[in-house]
Amino acid sequence: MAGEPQAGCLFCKIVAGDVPATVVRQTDTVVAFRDINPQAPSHVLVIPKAHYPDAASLAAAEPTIAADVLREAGEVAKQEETDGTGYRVVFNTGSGAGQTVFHAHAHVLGGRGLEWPPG
Ligand code: DGP
Repeated sequence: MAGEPQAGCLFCKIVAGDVPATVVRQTDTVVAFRDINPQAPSHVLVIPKAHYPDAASLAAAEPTIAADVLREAGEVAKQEETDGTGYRVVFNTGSGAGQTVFHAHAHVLGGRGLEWPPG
């Protein structure tokens, strides 16, 4: 069923506590944890607890939870103190765009200057 945990999904395992992660924030619907391969001094992933393969499918099925992800991204930036200097929220969608984990997630990057356009 849509939104249910998927066997073999790494981020579902993090939500369940079966794979350890450095959690920085958590709500009823969302978990935020540090990326294992940080691309900036602050690099946090914000994920819905429910399983959807990407941000668009999450937003289509559960717009309130998609909004929770965006709100928590902003709260992470405040907590990490990157909101003053600027930060970036990225949803890689599809393998051609660099998505490697097919459970919706926002990258929240900050703590250094960020180039535009991204590579
Ligand atoms: P993406 O490439 O957009 O699908 O981002 C997936 C991110 O997930 C990538 O930046 C690395 C991160 N990642 C992969 N495996 C783990 C893990 O086991 N723990 C944590 N904390 N992050 C992971």
